[in-house]
Order: sequence, then structure tokens, then C-alpha cells
Amino acid sequence: MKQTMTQHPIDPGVISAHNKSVEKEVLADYRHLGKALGRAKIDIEAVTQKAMAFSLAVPSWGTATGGTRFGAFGGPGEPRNIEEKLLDCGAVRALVPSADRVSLHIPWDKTGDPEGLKKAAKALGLAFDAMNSNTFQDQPGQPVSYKFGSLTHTDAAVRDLAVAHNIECIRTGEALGARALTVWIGDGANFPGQDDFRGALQRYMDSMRKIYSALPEDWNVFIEHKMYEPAFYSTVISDWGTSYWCARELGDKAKCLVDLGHHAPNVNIEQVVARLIQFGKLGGFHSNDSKYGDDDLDAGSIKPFQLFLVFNELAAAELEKVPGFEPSYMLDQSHNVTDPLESLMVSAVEVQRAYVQALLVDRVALAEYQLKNDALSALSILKKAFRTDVSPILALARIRRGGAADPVAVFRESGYREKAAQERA
Ligand SMILES: [Mn+2]
Repeated sequence: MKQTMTQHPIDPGVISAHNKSVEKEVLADYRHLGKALGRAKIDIEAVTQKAMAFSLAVPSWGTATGGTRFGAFGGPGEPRNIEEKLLDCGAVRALVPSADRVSLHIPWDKTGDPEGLKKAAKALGLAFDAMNSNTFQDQPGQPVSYKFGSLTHTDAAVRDLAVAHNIECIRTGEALGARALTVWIGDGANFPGQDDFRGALQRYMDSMRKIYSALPEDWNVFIEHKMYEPAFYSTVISDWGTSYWCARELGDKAKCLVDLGHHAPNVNIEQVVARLIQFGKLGGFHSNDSKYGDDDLDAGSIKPFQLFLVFNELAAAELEKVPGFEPSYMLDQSHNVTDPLESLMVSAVEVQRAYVQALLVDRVALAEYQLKNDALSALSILKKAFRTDVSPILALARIRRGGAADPVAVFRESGYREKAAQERA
């Protein structure tokens, strides 16, 4: 791996030339928005500072075409190893600076040189977010199979293997400077009667206690629930209630992770988020969007208002300084028909957009309308913030941190994909 001090996957000259060419318009739009917000007694500079401080992690696995269980149609220049995935994340980060962390998946991102990987990440302006374990696939040469489960398997030898793998993820993460482990299991049943519901959850807790006890002092473990798939009748960690119970039983370092696609259709996810905030157990997010199930579409592409409502709860908790509130924002998507890096950029911007819109909610007025049971006006307060086009704030926040006013346009102009296609042929 190259040991350059600072690496520029995207030529900074291309970014600054682009920014210069649109600077006048961005600033004019920004001033116009600043005036409108000023009338509502909102300081646009303070909002911009918060937008600049916003940070989210991109998933290493999101740099390549994910596909569906029916197949994947890969594009040119997709990364072949963790070093190339990291470089791709560096390209995203160069254009959208809020995407300044990477979430790794082991063993997909297994490395024999964590020190080198850490250096490479640092040179790209990246840090490592939560480590993700994988016990939903068998690896070559694996002595026992996860076909019928991992942490909850009926055979102790399989459970032990899955526990050991999670501990290996923690150790790798320690070497990389990560501070959390996300555990999602595919365990569950395809047929009624296949699983002993209570027995499986008991075995899960036995396994998780072993993983929990291997956590370093300043680490968290995030429990990610999912209603269905790959198991179609039931999953062991099916919903936020189960996730919450497990996290509470395990201890302070255990928290719940909300993947936006892991719920039944039409579940009120913002209310789930509010509950977890209230119970001090909200660990983080996997952002994506969906129409029917766990579709893993780009964040904000189908239900942007729902994303806003989720961030409305988060922004409220942040303003109220709810103790222990420090959620980790991550993307978790599968790209089928787009350039994966462009999708990651767009999603990173959309998540940040929802956050900034949520900062504009007039919470004093909202509380008054709630007290008066004026439902119509309460909704109008939320709609007013949601309808505000905060693009100039997002653009300026990116420009100030060295990113691009229009990330996708600069990415296409930079020739990064063409170059990758040549080098990774
Ligand atoms: Mn997820």
C-alpha cells in the first residue's frame, strides 16, 4: 500500500475550479435563504456550522454494485479489495466531506495489515466507524455451517465459531481505531415449528454475553434487528422491542441500531426512534430507503418526509441534550442500477439534508400547538421546515470543508471512474 502522507483520489484543482465557477450563484442563494430564515429568527451561520459538524459513515460494501438475490450487474472499475474500497470511500469523502468515516465488514474487508490500513485511511481523511460481523454466510474451509443459524444455532460448536468471529471483529476494530461492533444475524426460521422462539433468544443472549464481555472499555455493541429475510417466517432479533430487551439485559455498552429498511411496511419508524432515545438505547442508524421491504435503495429516494421525521426526533434530542444521546450515522445500501459512489454521495447529502431541515423546526411553536391540541398547525410547523430548500447551506458546508458544490458533477468531470476502470481491469 502507498504510504503517501495525503492522498487525493479526486484532483483538488478540479474541485476548486468547479466551486469557483458556481460560487456566485451558491452565495446568492445562500444570502437569499439567510434572509428568509432570519425573518423566522434562525441564524443561518449557526445552522451551517452544525451542517459542517455533521458526520456519517459510508459502508465499505456500498462501493461496489450489490445487486439482489437474483443477480448483480457490476460496473467498470469496481474495487477488488479493501485498499481499493477505501480509496473509493476517500473519493466520496473528498466531494462530500461529511462522509468522513467508513464502516467495515469482516471477513469481506479482512486485512493482514491493520496499521497500514489505518494510515491509508488517515491520509484520505477517513476514520473507522462500527465494525460489522458476518455470520450469515459460510466462509471457505469453515468447519461448521451457519445454514441453520449462528449465534442462536442449536449446536454449541456453531455458536462458539460465531462468537469467536465477533471477537475477531472487535480485535481488528481495536487495531483500526474503531469503537463499536454492529451485530446483525440472519438467524431465524422459514417454517412454523422450525424454531423454539424462547430457546433461540436464550441462546442468542448466551452468545452475546460472551461477545459483550470481550468489548474494550470505550466500545459499544449495536444490535441490529430485522423483521424478515433471509428467514421468511421469523427472525430471532425481529423488532426494536426484542433489540431493546437484549440491549438492556446486556448492559450499558449495548445499544440498538435502527436500519430504516428493517421494519414492516408503514411502521412508524420515527416513533421507534423516539422510544429508543427515551430509553437511552439508541446506538445508531443504517440509512437507506425502501418501497416494499428491505430494498436498500438510496436514502431519501422514496420517502424523504419519513427521513425528515426521523431526524426531527434526533434534532430535538440533540437540542435538549438528552443524556447519552450520541447516535452513529451510517449508510447501508445496495446499488443495482447506479454508480455506487454516486449513490453514496447522493445519500450522504440526503441524510445531511434531513438533519439540517430538522434543525429549522420551530420547536417553541410546535410545543404550543401540541399543548393546544392544534393538530393542523403542529403539522404545518413540520411541513414548513421540510419544504425549505436547504441546498445552499449544504453546498456551502461542503465547499468550506474542501468538498464540491455539486459532488456528482465533479465526480463525473474528474474521470475517477474511467481511471479506476483502467487500473482495475
Ligand atoms: Mn443494515
